[in-house]
Parts: sequence; C-alpha cells; structure tokens
Amino acid sequence: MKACFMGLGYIGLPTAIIAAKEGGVDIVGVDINPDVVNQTNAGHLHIIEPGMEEMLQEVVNSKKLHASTTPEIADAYFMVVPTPFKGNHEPDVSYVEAATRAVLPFLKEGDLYVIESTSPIGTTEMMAEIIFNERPELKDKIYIAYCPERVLPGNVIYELVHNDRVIGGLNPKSTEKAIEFYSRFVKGTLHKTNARTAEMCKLTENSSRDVQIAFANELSLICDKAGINVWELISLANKHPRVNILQPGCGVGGHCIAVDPYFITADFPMESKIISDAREINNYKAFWCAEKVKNSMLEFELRNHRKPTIAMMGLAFKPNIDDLRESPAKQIVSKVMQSCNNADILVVEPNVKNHNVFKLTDYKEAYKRADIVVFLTAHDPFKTLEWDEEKVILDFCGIYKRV
Ligand code: SAJ
Repeated sequence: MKACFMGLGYIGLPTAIIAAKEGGVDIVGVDINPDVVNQTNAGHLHIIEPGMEEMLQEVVNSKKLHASTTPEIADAYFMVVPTPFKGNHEPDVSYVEAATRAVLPFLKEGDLYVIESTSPIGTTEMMAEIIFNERPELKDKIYIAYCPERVLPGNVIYELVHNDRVIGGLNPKSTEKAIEFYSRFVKGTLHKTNARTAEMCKLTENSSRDVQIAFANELSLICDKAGINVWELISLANKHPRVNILQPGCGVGGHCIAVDPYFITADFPMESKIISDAREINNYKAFWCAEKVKNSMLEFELRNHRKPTIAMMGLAFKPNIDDLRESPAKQIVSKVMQSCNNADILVVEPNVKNHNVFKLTDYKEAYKRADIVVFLTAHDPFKTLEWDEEKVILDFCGIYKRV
C-alpha cells in the first residue's frame, strides 16, 4: 500500500510518519517548500513535536517514507494543506484545489482520495467535480472522503493514534475505503458519516470552543465592571455538576479556533449569529486588554509623576508553547508599544530564545524591574512569581486568579 501525502506541515508530516511507522504504508510526502523536503529526507523534523524526530528518522532510514516536491503514483492521496481565509474572512481552498490538480494525472481506478484540511461545507464535492471533469472515466471508480483531524500540537503522536475520528465518504463505499486506511494506525473509534457532515463536524468542534471561550471573556468584562473576581466566580459556578465554563484570556489565537468559525459564518451569515458574535467578543477582548494597560500606565504616571516600567508577560497564543502565530498577546504588546512611546516596556516570552521584532527580557528580571506587570499568556514559570503588593498587576489569564 502506498500513500501520497500532499502537505508536510503540523498535521501532514506527523500523520505521514505515523501511517508509515504504525500503518506499514509506503509514504511519499509532498511539499512545495524544497527546504521542508530536504530536511525531511535528511531526518530533520522541520516542526516542533516531542518524540517525532526519532520516528521520522526511523521511517526515512527504513525507506518507508521519502519526501518530494512532486507527487508520485500511489494507491491513496491525502490533501493536508493549509486552508487560510482571505482578508474578508472568506475561506481560501485554493491550496486544496492546487494539491488535487497536482495528483489528478496519477489517479487510477480503485484509488482513495481524502481531504484532511479544515474546509467549508461542500469542498469535498467541489474537488470531486474537478476530478471527474478532468478524468470522467474515474467517475464512481475511485473512493472520495473527508476525514478531519483534531490533534493538539504538543501531543500529536498520542492523539493521532488514540483520538476518535470522523470519516465522511461521498458514498458509503468511500467511507468504508477510508476506514480501511485509517484503521491501520488509529486505535480510537472511526465514526462513519457523509462528507458534508464530516466537514461541518470539524468546524462545529472549534466553533463550539470559540463560543465557550467568548462566554468566559464576556463574563470577565462584566465582572471587571461589577467589581467581582471572575476567576472565583467561574470556579464557583463550575462546582455545579453540569456547568463547565472555560477560562477568560487576553483573546483567542492560533490557526484553528480563531479561524474555523469564519468557515461557517461566511457561508451562513444570516443563520450564524452566536458564532459570529463569539468571534467579535474574542477579537474585542484583545483591544479591551490593550486599553486597560494603556489606562493603567497613564494612572501610574499621574500618581508617581514618572513613566512606569512595564513587563508584558507572554507572546505565545496559548500557555507553555512557543507558537506566536495569530497571537492576541503579541497584538496587545504591539498596540501598547505603539501608543506609549519611550515608556520602558519589557517583553517576556520564556519559550522563545529571541524574536526579530521584540527584544526579550528574562521573566524574573522583568517582574522584578517592573512597576506594572501584565500577564497575557499563562505560562507555567509565571506561576512561580510571588504576588507583590507594591506592583500594579493586570492578570488577564488567571495566573493568580486575584483581582
Ligand atoms: N483559550 C482561552 N480560554 C480557554 C481555552 C483556550 O482563552 O479556556 C484560548 C487559548 O489561549 C488560545 C485559543 O483559545 O489562544 C485556542 O486554544 P486551544 O486550547 O483551543 O488550542 P488549539 O487552537 O491549539 O487547538 C484546538 C483544539 N480544538 C478543540 O479543543 C475543540 C484541537 O483539538 C484542534 O485539533 C485544533 O484546535 C485544530 O487544529 O483545529
């Protein structure tokens, strides 16, 4: 069995490695970036994922996996390429279409074609149309399915094998064919459905999380005005056996939760009210935090007749990772720096050695030197810092859970 993976990113490469190592599949991994191809063939993991590099070296050395910039003939083809959104929040499936057109000439009767990329509803049908327009002889002769992933960066190896997966074929035979492939390495349950439902399931999972986080963020705005400790409030409400309110933050970042809901609101603008409002609330939270910081700097200057030294604690989009992509923390730091010229602003990100825009300061030193300390990302090391009554502490991510 040979499989061609189109896209060697955060999901494509780990999935290709696991399919080779655990599923006994011969893999060709295709990426448009020659550096990624060369690094992969040299056994160097170009992404950060604990324990993954050893697995890559094993499958490359045993020739179970090799990388290339062009597809090769195989029995199964997986589209695992990015699906960003354009400026107006319109989903962009052009990479999925390009990858599909690249494998078109290689498709033959009996092959399996799967999209894993997060996609708007109907994308799988759209790609099938492209395939059959170009290759009418393949109509009903190949198997086509949509199979989303739900792994958490940092825990990919475990989750790729143990998470349940939703397998959505364009027809039942396609669903069965896809299940046959994934059962080679997935120990979680493989749930059968159709392609549209599988596409919507992925969007639903992440939109539901975005709505839940928006609820927590909205509570934080209300509690700030009401003089209530939102952390205490949520902790008490969650004592209810059937209540599970998530944690407020400085906004919602990353390529998933902050992006996927737009795939629904773009296609169903009249119907998706809560989903679009949740996006607005989570985006607004970052602006709200930036305003809070600027106001506290002005208050300090009025009270102390000097500009404050301020520590901005955290740039990553979520705790204990080094990924700054689409990070609200980074957005807030930039806003504060733009508006408070020549104030002494110390930027802290313990998971990154250095940054091409921000000069980074060690978190202990920044905490010690600062008059105002702003906690943006709840990295574990920050929780070792003793609360200091002398400082102005803005805790947007629940380090101390005090007001
Ligand atoms: N966040 C909060 N409060 C919370 C939880 C999260 O403010 O209580 C923020 C985080 O700080 C971060 C953002 O939300 O900025 C997203 O965090 P996340 O924990 O959802 O992490 P992701 O985006 O890396 O992973 C999500 C996961 N989806 C769900 O939990 C439903 C993961 O399983 C998906 O595979 C991933 O999106 C994806 O790739 O779609």
